[in-house]
Order: sequence, then structure tokens, then C-alpha cells
Amino acid sequence: MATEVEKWVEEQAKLTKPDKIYWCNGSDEEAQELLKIGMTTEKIGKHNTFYELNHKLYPNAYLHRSHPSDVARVEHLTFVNQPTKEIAGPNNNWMEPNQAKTMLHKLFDGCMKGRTMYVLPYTMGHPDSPFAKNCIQLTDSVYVAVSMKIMTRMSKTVLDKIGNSDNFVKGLHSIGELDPKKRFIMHFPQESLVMSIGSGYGGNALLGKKCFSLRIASQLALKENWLAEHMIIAGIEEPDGNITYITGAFPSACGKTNLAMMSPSLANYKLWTIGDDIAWINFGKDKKLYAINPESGFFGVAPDTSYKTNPNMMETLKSDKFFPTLFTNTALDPETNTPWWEGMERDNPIPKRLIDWQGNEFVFEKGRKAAHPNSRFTVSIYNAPTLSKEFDNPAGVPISAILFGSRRSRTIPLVLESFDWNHGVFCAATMGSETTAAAALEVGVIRRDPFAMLPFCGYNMADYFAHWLNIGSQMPNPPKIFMVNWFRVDENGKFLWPGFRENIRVIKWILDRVHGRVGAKETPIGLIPNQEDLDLSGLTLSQAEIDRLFKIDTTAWQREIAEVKDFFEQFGDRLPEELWKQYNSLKKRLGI
Ligand code: GTP
Ligand code: SPV
Ligand code: MN
Repeated sequence: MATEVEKWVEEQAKLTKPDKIYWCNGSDEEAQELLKIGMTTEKIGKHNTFYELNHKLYPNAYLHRSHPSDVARVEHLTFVNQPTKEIAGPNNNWMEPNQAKTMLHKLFDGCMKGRTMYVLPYTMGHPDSPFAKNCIQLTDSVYVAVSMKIMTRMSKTVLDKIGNSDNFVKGLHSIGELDPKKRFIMHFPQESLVMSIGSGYGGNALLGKKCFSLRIASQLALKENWLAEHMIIAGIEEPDGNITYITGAFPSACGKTNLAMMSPSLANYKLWTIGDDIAWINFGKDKKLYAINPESGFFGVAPDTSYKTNPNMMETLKSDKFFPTLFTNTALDPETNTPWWEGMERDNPIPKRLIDWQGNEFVFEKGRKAAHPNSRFTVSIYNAPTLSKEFDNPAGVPISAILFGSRRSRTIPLVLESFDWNHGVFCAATMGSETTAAAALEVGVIRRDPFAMLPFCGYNMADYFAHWLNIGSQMPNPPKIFMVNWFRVDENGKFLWPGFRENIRVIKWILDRVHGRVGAKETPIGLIPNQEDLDLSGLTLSQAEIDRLFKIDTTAWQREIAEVKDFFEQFGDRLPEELWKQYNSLKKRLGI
């Protein structure tokens, strides 16, 4: 008797018509085989899928060059096909589910002819965790199969766990023709199904990541009273040895991985990593919030990673513990056969010769980059020297503070504590981030990215805000909520705050607040530190710069208030009344 998994795989094979079906077990030997296929027979454009790097300097490392048109998530081709447009919300692209399936079936029909279909059985979360989910992804890409071994817990035991039930998350993926015109990433939350075609890249193709662990999981979380968030999880050890756990949401490319791996500049503070991108947060029996990281690897931005900015990540990339490590669309130093990216010049002189991310001889020219700006590494979290001993704890860690951060040159101070949970939800719901500091300085273009979840919430964000308000109302002592902003600038557009390792100073104040050790100063927008409580020892900030980090710029806030109104109005009646109440109170406090 065929199991439900076997039946589903069979059906998808009938549609996609692969030459072969191979069931993966997640072992190192298997990864060796897949890498070999990628280095010999499988090609992306003119390049082999994989290229072996110098294993003396980077043990276990391989380079992958993607199709040049396939280098990032594609939000305009990403759809959440809820039963109605209203349920999907203004924050999602939507298609009627049956119509979407008809269209996709045409694209998937025969797309794996001449190729192998890999069946990937994996769990998101530790298999012993009550919060873990069993998943099956099908793919015709060895790059995706090897990446999923690193990013998830892949094993045949998942199949035994699923047994005969049909309770598993389904992902069907094919690189198709890698044609942007035939590229779609479509979600069917009602069926816990993701169908993705035409891209082999990260969040488009590793379906356990953004597609399942955020878009589909956020919908499950709404139904089941938990939270699926775009957040880091870390434990901060204070000099007395006590560890406090925090989570933090920052939009893509706004500093999550760096914060999750921070090497604190303050003596006797340590940071223990649990996750750098996704947190699943559930109520414990004690009615406190507990977080797990459903992933088991980092898919991190390479440019700017260096021993100066993120030594722990450099160590992770050079570790020989977990096999293998992938580099995607970085440049190559042909002399040493090692990956190279912009920012490495902080540690060593730029090599005389470089091969760019597309495999061509790099010609140095102002503004030209050798590595793609969104080039990434895929590496096991077990390689991290800062890995928390709680990482595999099936229950997760208790959360005492939730941080929200983004790039704001003028409005949000270095750190701000919300008055209470509902005010914190308002702050997070109105979060915005500047595309680049330079552009923002001139024209002030800000994209609203509530909770850093705009591209990842699998349903109407108005309902998501209501869900957060509801979660808070179930706790007598909810975690404190803070806004942080490492990106305020001076009159010349230069970052005022040194950031990176120095961010521990802000977190120290946050912990002091959590443990009731210091007071705070009330402002119209929230609570800020009394200056003597913020440890700035050893920094060379002038009083004027410190003032500027916390200044409330009334003109900027007037504009902010107007933008928030426009943003809220697109949700119509669905927006919780509480958020308009918060909005009106803020206006009154600011005297606008
Ligand atoms: P995704 O993987 O896309 O979700 O990104 P992320 O949020 O993990 O961002 P990441 O840590 O990779 O950082 C993105 C960019 O922000 C890099 O260029 C970093 O150098 C920069 N960055 C991170 N932390 C800081 C900081 O404290 N100060 C400044 N000025 N830049 C920072
Ligand atoms: C992000 O864009 O937030 C990422 C990379 O973490 S991806 O996996 O492509 O979504
Ligand atoms: Mn991310």
C-alpha cells in the first residue's frame, strides 16, 4: 500500500515527468554525490552548478553561480492564493486558487523531462519539538537539494514520522527554464502547499524558508494561536552569567545576521546564537512566550562580512564541522581559489586578479562590484562558535524582550521602549525602512515594512496586527517591546552610531530595563534612556552626536504621521480600532 507521501510524489511525477526519482536521506555521502553531479554533468547556463573551492582555507566549500537573471527573491512574482483577495490582503499578490493551479499545471507539465526529481524529506524545527513540522520538497536542482541539507533537518526518519498520514507540508519546485517570464512562487495556505517554478535562488527555491516557515506558517500560527516571525533569536549573557533571551525583527538586509552573531565590545558580555532569520514563537505552560528557530543554517549576505565586522561568521564559514558550505554569486580569487566579496578588503588587500560573480575576468572600475551585492553563503548553524546550548532544546527559549529595527536616518532614536504591548504593536505596524541611506537623504523614500514581515505575511496584514494584539492580551507580563535604529545619520549623511559590536551597549540598556534596574525618560514617542544609564564608555561620540541619536525631529515626524495614515487606510475597516487609537494618541502627544 502506498503512503500518502508516495501517492503525492507519484502524482507530481506524472505531471513533471522526470527521468528518475531519487529519495534523499540528508547524509554527507549523498551530498558528495550531488556535488559531484553539479561539478560534472549539471549546468546552469554555461557553468557547472558547483565548483570546488580551496579546502585548505575553506574546508567543505563550493561555489555556485546562478543564472544572471536569478539572483534574489522576486516579490512581484510571489503570490499567496488564499480563497479570496480580501483574506490575502493588500500586502499580497493574489490569484484565484483554481485559476492559479491551471496556469501552474501548464508550466509544470513535463518540466523535469531529462532530469532527476529529488525527494527531500525534512523537518522545520528539532524533530523532538512539539512545534516542529514535517515537510516534503520535490526539486530538480542539486543546488537546492544540497542547500536544503544545510538549512533544514533532512532525514528519511521524517517519512516514518509522517507514516500514512497526509499531514505534511508540500513543496513542488522546478528550475523550469530559468525564464523570468515563466517564474512564479505560489502559495496555497489552505493545502499547506507551495509551488515554485523558474528560479533556483534562496527564498524562491528553498521552500522550507520564507515560503513555508513564514508565509504558510504565519497562516497556521493565526489559526493555532502562535507567531511565525522574520526574527533573530539570541541569548545575551551578562557578567554575572545570567542569560536573557531576546528576539529581533529587521527587514531584509538590515542587520539580522550581524546581530545574531555579534561579538560584544563590552567586557564580560557574551551573545549566544539561536537563529538569524526566522522565529516560531509559542506559549509555554507558564503563559510566557518561547521561541525556536525552525532552520538549521544561515543563508546570509556575503558582502561586508569580514573579521572586522563579523568575526564569528568568518569562523563559521571556515569551520570543518558540518559538510558542506556553499557560496552563491560571490567573486573568486583565482590565485588562492577562495571566495571573495566587497568588504573583505577590511581584512586583507584586494587580490590583484578577481573572477566576477558571473565567471568573467573582473575589471576594476568605480561602482563595479566583483561579487553580486546579494551574493550569499549557505552554512550550517552548527559551525557557529557562538551557538547557544539551547539551540536544540525542543521547548525553545523564554523571550524577555522583542526588538524591531530598521534603517531610519531621522525619525526613530537609537533605542526606544514602547509604553506597553499595544503601543509596541503600533510601533512595529508602522515600521518603515529606507532603501538606501543616500536616496533617503535626498528624497526620503521609505517603504513601510511592518514587523519586517511585509513580503512574508501569508494573509491580510490587518488581521496579522489584530493577532499580535490578541497574543499580548493573553499575557499578564508580556515581553517588553523596543525599537532600535543603528542607522541615524549626521548632517553629512554619515552614520552616527558605530553599530556592529557596539550594539551591545543598547542591548545592555534593554536588559537593564527588562530586569527593572534602571528608569527611563518619557517622550511623546516612547521611553528613551536617561543618558547616564547608557554605557558609552570608550566611544568617541560628542554630546551633540548623542543628542542627535535621540532627537525628536518634529518635521520628520509630521511627515511620518501622514504616511502612516495613508498606509493604514489601505486596510479599510479591517484595521483594528486599537491602531487608530494609538495613532491619535501619538498625534496628540506630538502636538500635531
Ligand atoms: P537578510 O538575510 O536579507 O534577511 O538580511 P539581514 O537582516 O540578516 O542583514 P545582514 O546582517 O546580512 O546585514 C545587511 C547589511 O547591513 C550589511 O551590509 C551589514 O554590513 C549592514 N549592517 C548590519 N549591522 C549593522 C550596524 O550595526 N551598523 C551599520 N551601519 N550597518 C550594519
Ligand atoms: C531575505 O531576503 O530576507 C533573506 C534571503 O533572508 S531569502 O532566503 O532569499 O529570502
Ligand atoms: Mn531574511
